[in-house]
Amino acid sequence: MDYQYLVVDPQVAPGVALVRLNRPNQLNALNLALMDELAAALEVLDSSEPVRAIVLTGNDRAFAAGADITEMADASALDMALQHRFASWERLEKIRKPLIAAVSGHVLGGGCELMMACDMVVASETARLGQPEIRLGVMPGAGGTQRLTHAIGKPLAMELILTGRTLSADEAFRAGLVNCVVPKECYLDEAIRLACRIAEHSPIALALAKQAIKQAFQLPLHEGILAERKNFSLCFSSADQKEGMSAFLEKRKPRFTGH
Ligand code: CO8
Repeated sequence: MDYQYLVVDPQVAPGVALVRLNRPNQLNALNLALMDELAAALEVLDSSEPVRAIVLTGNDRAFAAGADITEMADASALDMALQHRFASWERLEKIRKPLIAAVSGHVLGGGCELMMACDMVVASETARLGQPEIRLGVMPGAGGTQRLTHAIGKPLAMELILTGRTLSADEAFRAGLVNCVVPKECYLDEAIRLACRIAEHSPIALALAKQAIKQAFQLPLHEGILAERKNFSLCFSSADQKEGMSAFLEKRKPRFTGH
């Protein structure tokens, strides 16, 4: 498929797809068309059997500097509520394959929310991350108040959202917002390497594990543990479980087929 605002490589490495936000002159500001394309591209990759993990990136200067302010500036509350501007964000929630954000430069507002909607984050040492919406007279609207608070705790989330201060990549790492920080030259390669390590495993077990981890944010502990147990049991209906355990017992490397 051709995209106006994305560049998609369905196989940047074995089992790994790469999606690049490509609106560089606007620092990858997330307009509605870009978000629609992103949801559609991720859905295609999510249903593609050879793809086992997806890396989402921008460019060195910006992962994304937020939702597109020009598109929102004149909107009314009714526009915001009734045009269903969040539909594509909701579609991102349903992606089952592991999603790794590779971020550099500005990671702000909706850009930070998009990063937090991914499952893991590899950051360039140049990344600056935060929710500066308060400076525009608004507040985060695509999950920032919830996901940032879950990730870094209430006091720091309050400080960042209420002052608009941004974090350096190192601060974000210490706060638990990103998995690792690496030099600017290698953040994308590092994210692809991480994706490759994930892609070696059974896609069935990966999807069930991702689903269970996400439920830790939605369910009380006891129900979450029951959901985990159901997914653990489901793994035993896969050929990959038989292969993984046989390979261990036969002292060889498993060959997972996704069945
Ligand atoms: N929206 C639209 N255009 C943008 C955005 C943006 N968020 N960010 C940058 N741009 C544009 C600039 O207008 C400029 O365009 P032009 O060259 O035509 O004037 C171009 O990108 C380059 O930007 P700058 O010249 O400003 O570059 P600087 O290096 O001087 O500054 C900054 C970089 C600091 C990142 C600065 O651009 C900035 O502050 N950007 C806005 C950051 C921000 O406030 N983000 C939050 C936006 S609101 C939001 O994300 C709410 C999310 C809720 C989800 C809603 C779903 C519908």
